Amino acid sequence: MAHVLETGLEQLAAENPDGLPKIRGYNIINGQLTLAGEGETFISRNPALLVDELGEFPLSTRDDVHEAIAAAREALAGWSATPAPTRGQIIGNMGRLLMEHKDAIVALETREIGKTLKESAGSVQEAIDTCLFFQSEGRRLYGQTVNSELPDKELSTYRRPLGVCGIINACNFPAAVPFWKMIPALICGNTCVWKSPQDAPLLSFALARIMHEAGLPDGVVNLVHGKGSGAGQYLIDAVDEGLINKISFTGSTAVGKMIGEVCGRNLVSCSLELGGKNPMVVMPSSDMENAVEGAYWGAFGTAGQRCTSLGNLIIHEDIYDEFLVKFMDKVKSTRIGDSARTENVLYGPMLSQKYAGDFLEAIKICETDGATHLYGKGRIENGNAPDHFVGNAEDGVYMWPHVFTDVTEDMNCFHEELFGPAVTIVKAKDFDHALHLANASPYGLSSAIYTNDRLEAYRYKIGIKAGMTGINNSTSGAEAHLPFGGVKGSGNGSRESGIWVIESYSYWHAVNDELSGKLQLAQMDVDEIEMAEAEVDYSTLA
Ligand code: UN1
Repeated sequence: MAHVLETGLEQLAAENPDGLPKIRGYNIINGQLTLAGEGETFISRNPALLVDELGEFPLSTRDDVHEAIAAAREALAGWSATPAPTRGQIIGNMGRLLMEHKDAIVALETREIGKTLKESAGSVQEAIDTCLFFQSEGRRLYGQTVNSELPDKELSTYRRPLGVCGIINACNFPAAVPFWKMIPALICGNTCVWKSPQDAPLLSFALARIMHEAGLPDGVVNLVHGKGSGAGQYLIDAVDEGLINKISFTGSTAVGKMIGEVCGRNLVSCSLELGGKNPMVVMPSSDMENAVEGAYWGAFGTAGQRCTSLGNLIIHEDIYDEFLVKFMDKVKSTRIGDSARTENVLYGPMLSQKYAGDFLEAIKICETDGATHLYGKGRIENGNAPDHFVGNAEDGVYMWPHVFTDVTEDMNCFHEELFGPAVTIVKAKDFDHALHLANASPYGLSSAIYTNDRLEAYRYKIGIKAGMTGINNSTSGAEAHLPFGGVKGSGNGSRESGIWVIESYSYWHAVNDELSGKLQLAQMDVDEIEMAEAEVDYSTLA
């Protein structure tokens, strides 16, 4: 398509604090930049500098979403007939373009959702890794040849695309997660309608443009912006209208269950990556410094806004006091600020004002439950800032790190995901109790244990109900070629990433080719094998 960029990526990453003309963001439908049918827009803001508006984006209507779906349906025949190695080549080009523009995209991600530059670079790298991994999958995408039970007949299997995929992701990994979904969808020959996260429309727009620059034909990926309850819901409604063949969603468990119901009643496949209350167990045999480091990063890295962030920190009672002292020393030393201006901050602002509000509501649960509020004073403000906060607090939406202790299994805060810089700490009597606690929340996404006892590590590995487990490692930080996903309330068993994700975006087509020129009936016309009479009485041999 080769649209001329209206604005260079480097310009998109630059702040706009002085009311400079805003970027006009568009939907991309059938390769064309379009505005919302009714002309309504919303604004994307830098959460570290709220006066910095990134741009104005279309609040897509039901008709806009239907137009995007129609474009994806139209493009399906051509894209699915494109040889898979060619599809792979285009995906490889996306990876190479991302590498070329990495610094600008990273800066843009930090500007739009406030993650540190280092973490934004991780998220963009995960998207690159995904492209490079799946480029070569275009040269595999293997089926099988299978022996027939009948002569002059051949059996084989093929992977076929599902059709039009509706893609809905959260804003916390705005480069990695949509690529986890769309790249395997595309390599399998599907087309997509991508509803961008409301808090990361500009980054999504930049990524969708890069996909087109890489050589993606018009209509294969169609981007629509808007609200979850708007454009997102219209996309889900289209499942009921028979227009969508797959939904892939990352977000809350409540919304995931609703999507699962809609897809279920229409027999449409869905991939659901949902919440987590990821446990980490720390045992007496562990290397304590290492465990403190892992717990600290798991709880407060990304301001606790990963689905893999540490939820319940479960500490063996024999090391509880010592661990807590060391842990709190680190928590109190946390540097917080805008990574675009300040080096070496652990975390920046919340992803957006909405996430900030939700987090402040969520931590009230801990208070209501009667957990001990050991540390943290809500939103950081001038005059209410931790020692190592850097910058002007009121520029953005920053939170204190929060620590709640004396948390027990009967409390709601033990079970609820807080999605922000807060950790709930639980004391365990012994290994069995720790494992029980680790399994006691309704979720099962990630999990971790710190121990140097190999048997304990083994028992944890086989006893924990979770999609992912770190042994002497944190709860977050899954690599882009391992299956990512959870069990229980964390998902529906689907996985993203790695080779296994292909199962989620294709179906198996079994073909039998009858070469004999006649009708041979399976199971019925198969040669019967006569077995010979036994010549030896085996019972006498003993
Ligand atoms: C997410 O929070 O939705 O494992 C994805 C991790 C990252 C991906 C997190 N690689 O923490």
